[in-house]
Amino acid sequence: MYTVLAGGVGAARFLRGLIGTVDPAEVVAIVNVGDDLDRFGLRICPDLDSITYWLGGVVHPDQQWGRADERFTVAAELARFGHDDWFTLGDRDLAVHLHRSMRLHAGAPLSAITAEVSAAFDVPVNLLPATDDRVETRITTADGRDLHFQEYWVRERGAPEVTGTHLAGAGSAQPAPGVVEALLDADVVILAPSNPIVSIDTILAIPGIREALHQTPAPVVGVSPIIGGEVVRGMAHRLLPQAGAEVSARGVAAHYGDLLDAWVIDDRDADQVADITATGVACTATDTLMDDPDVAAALARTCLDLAAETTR
Ligand code: FO1
Repeated sequence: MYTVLAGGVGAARFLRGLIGTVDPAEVVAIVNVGDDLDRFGLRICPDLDSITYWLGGVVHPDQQWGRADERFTVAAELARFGHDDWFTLGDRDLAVHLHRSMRLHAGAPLSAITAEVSAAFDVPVNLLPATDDRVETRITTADGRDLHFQEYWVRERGAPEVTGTHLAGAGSAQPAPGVVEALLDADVVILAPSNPIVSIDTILAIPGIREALHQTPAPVVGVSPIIGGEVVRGMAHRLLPQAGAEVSARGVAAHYGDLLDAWVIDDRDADQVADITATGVACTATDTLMDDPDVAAALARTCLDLAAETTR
């Protein structure tokens, strides 16, 4: 079993590569739910949905989240009533949120609903939300505000200076059914090239998950989200420094610390391989820019090969 800790787009691209090189039925993705929010009374799960749409072959090709061939009839009609439209929901996307929300109101856990949505889109891997409980990534800003992650990132376009992040609700949350088992029974655990602070750390913040990663006999291999000293997309370059981490392949490896047995970095950062290896983490450099599914598959293969050479 290949168990992947996953955020949104970066993880989706990596998973598409992984299923190009191993049996998809052997892949479990444990997905961040800290970005989730309620809009118009509906539960939106951006990372679960981005992965679903990517692996279901229906993702919007330019945005890389949301649906291809989308329409915005409902959003336009909601604007008629003066509803704030900073978080845009397309008509096709809305059907998923309606289904999810109806099922949540009927008492179904998010993990069960995620399985239903995955099946409806023929997603070939097992997607698990990190938790069925409600958790929320909160961003504190230099001007003294405490924002939901999506208020910071979408409504305010990532402009405010960030002084801290935390996962509200994490203390009382439990891993979703199957999450701890997927870590303990894995042959390899992979940290996808997702945002270390607001995607991977938010999964690790659920009590029991970090412990299972320490306990698992499987090698833990991560993929650096940094390429040539920069993030490919998103805001990790703004969030890493406030967490005390350098914005570099080496810096993210140090941030994950003793969780990692192996670390795959981009060719453009290959001068850091020796530094990382010196910390006791096996390291190799390859092409990690996953524009092409073949590159993503080769990257996944490199991760598995490095993990096979690595002892815990
Ligand atoms: N990102 C935006 O920049 N603007 C939006 O209006 C927006 C709507 C949206 C709706 C559903 C969904 O699943 C994702 C959506 N996103 C939007 C993307 C999302 O906010 C972020 O890319 C992720 O949460 C970051 O991982």
